[in-house]
Order: sequence, then structure tokens, then C-alpha cells
Amino acid sequence: MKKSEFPDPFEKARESKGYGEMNDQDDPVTMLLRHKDVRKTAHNYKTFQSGAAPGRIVIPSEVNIRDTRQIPFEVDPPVHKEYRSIVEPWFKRPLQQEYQEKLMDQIGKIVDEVIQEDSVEVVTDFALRLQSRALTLLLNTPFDESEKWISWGTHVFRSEGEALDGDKANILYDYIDAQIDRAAKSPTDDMYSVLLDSEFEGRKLTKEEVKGVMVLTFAGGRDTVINAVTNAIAYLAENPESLERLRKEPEITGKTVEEMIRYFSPLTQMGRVVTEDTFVCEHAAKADTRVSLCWASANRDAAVFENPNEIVMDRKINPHVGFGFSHHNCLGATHARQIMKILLQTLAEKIGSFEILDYEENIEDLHHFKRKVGFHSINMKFNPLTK
Ligand code: HEM
Ligand code: EMZ
Repeated sequence: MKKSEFPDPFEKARESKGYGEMNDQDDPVTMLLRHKDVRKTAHNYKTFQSGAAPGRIVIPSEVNIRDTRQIPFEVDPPVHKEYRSIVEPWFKRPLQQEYQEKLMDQIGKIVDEVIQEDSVEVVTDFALRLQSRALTLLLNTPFDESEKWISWGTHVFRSEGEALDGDKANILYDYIDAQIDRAAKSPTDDMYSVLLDSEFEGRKLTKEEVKGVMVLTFAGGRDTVINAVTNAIAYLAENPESLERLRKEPEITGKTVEEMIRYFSPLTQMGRVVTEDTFVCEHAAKADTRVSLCWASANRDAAVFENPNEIVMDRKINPHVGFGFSHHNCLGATHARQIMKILLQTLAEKIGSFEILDYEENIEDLHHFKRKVGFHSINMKFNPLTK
């Protein structure tokens, strides 16, 4: 099997019964595996809520390491809409040309930094660096802050062994608290200051609410982006004809980005808490238990996608749910899409070929399902394009 191949562990369960089951810290999860059910359930916030105890809809559950409610992720309509409309314009800034030019500059520099090296560990030396530097644009904070974020490693809540790590989480919480205090004392035009000055139902957002938005911005856009970037590079390394195609047909880049998000599905699933006894796929789901919307499985559903296990770079119709579905759809998607688009274009422009030297896969253990989400590490060589 190719190193950039990501098998679908859900196929059998999806086709036979439509759901899977997993245990997570004694709080079991019924996983919805079909595209249709995932979309329907994402809509139905009354029966399947996000606004449960902070951390509970995340799998693995973060209830033991987090009290702060992430906003707007862990609230339901109608209040979700109020919060979302406050933050939405800020998250659309990546559409601005100036933002894209800065991102292009950052990504061009990172490629130039690694192109001469004998061996590059893509997760840490490329993807984490790129993600952290790009985040300074989204937050509108000084570039040098990225050095600190890089030192935190790929996941802000998990240590290298993948276990949830409360001490590590506290580093992020303390950092964000300090940044909020700083912005409250002397505001700038960064995201903290803009949020502190925002109006919610006729009052300013509280520090705790601002913290909720900021923790989400740091946590939600971290390993997802890192895996998307790393997996895309691994794919191009093993499929040089695809790199060549991006060079010749740059107009398909947007479609290729969507297809990579579908195929890699960097966020496997997200939970909801059941508010009343109900059924999912003819399976009883009791009040106060959890279901999950398994984006990764929905994205391989053969009822919706032809050749679901292949990357079709210019796939015409692509209703993937890699960025979620319905009102909670990913706010960071504009930023993530720009990163991926500029990355693919920059690689096509500068790189002739890649060599994969060695690697260690990152396999998520979902009890009955084992899912490859990316790499713990992957050493590669980037060879320049000679014209
Ligand atoms: C929500 C995936 C990058 C911030 C979501 C959801 C998914 C997702 C599936 C829906 C969650 C749900 O319904 O409960 C991804 C993927 C990414 C990515 C695959 C990268 C390839 C980012 C980035 C940021 C971000 C870069 C910000 C820095 C958010 C926020 C929400 C969200 C704030 C919550 C929106 C709401 O509740 O209204 N993301 N995400 N994400 N994501 Fe992302
Ligand atoms: C949460 C989540 C957000 C969670 C949209 O997804 O991403 C996860 O990686 C974090 O651990 O806290 O932010």
C-alpha cells in the first residue's frame, strides 16, 4: 500500500447497519457513518446538542481537562447565531488579497527553507511551522509569537503519547488569559482586542467568552491543518503526475483542495449529546448519551461519491462534510482553504520531486475502528524544479 493511501475503516459497518459503536472514557459513542444521517443529525440541534458540558462533544472527551466553553462551537441555536455573527467577519479576512499575499510570502519562505535540506521532518519542520506562522495572520498578532506556539508541539491538548494532557492544556489557557489581560489594558488591532470590544446582546463579551473563542481557534485549527498539509505533501511525493498536473492546470487547484479535505478528512468525527430518548439507524439512543457525526465515514459513502477511495483531483460534484455541515460548519475553513491552495501552487511552482525517506503513521484508535489520520513523523527530501 502506498504511504499516502488512507484506507476507509468504516465501510463494512456503514453499509451493513449505518452506525458504529465506541467506548470513550466510559462515556460511549454511537457513531453515525452515512452521509445522509450525518447531515440530518447535524441539523437537528434540539435532539442532538452541542451545548452540553464543555469538552463532552469532543472525542476523546475533554471534560476532565477543560471548563471553558468553546464559542461558538459548544452552544446551540438560537444563541449560536448571535455569537457566530460576531466572529464571522473576522474569519472571512483570508479572502482579502493582502492576507493572501502575506500567506504566499510565508509559504514561499518555508519551502525555500527546506528545499536545500538533506532530510526534512515534514510534520514539525514544515506543517507545524506553517500552521503556527499562518495563525499570526488570522489573529493579527506579531509574527514572533509563532515561535512559542511551535514549541507547544502538534496538539495543544495531547502529549506525544496521544493521551489528553491537562498540564499541557494549562500552558495554553495561561497564555490566552495573559493575552486577554494584555489586550484589555492596551488594545491593538489583534483578535483578542477586537473580541473584547464586541457587543453581544447589548453588552461586551466577557473575558471568559473571549477565552472560549480563542481556545477554539488555537485547538480546532491545529492538528487538522497540520495533517492536511502533511498528507497533501505525502500524496504529491508518491504521485508526481499530480504535481505535474497542478503545474499545467492551476485552475483545478481549488477542486483538488476540496478533494484532499474529503479524502483525508482531518477531523474524523464530532459528538453531540442526545437530549431525549430517540433512535439513530433503528438503534436506541438514550437521553444524555452521545452520538457522533463521523465526517470521515460520510466522506467515503459510495451512495454519494463515485470512486470514494480515490483522489479525483478535479472531482466535479463534491458535497463533502470534511468541514462539517449546517450551522456549525467550520469557521476556519476560509483560512484553511487558502493555506492549502497556496501550498499546492507553491509546491507546483518550486518542487520537481520529493523522496520519502522514512515515516511513522498516526493511527487513531477508535475501539473497533483504527483510522489513519496522518503521520507522527515523515522524513522527506524536497528536490527543486529545474526548468
Ligand atoms: C468547526 C473541521 C480548520 C475553527 C469545524 C467542524 C469541522 C471542522 C468538521 C464542525 C464541528 C461541528 O459540527 O461540531 C476542520 C478541518 C480543518 C479545520 C478539517 C482543516 C483542514 C480550522 C481552523 C480554524 C477552525 C484553521 C481556526 C483557526 C473552527 C471553528 C469551528 C470549527 C471556530 C466552530 C464553528 C461553529 O461552531 O459555528 N471544523 N477545521 N477550523 N472550526 Fe474547523
Ligand atoms: C475542539 C475541536 C474543534 C477541541 C471543531 O473542532 O478541535 C479539537 O482538536 C480540540 O481538541 O477542543 O477545539
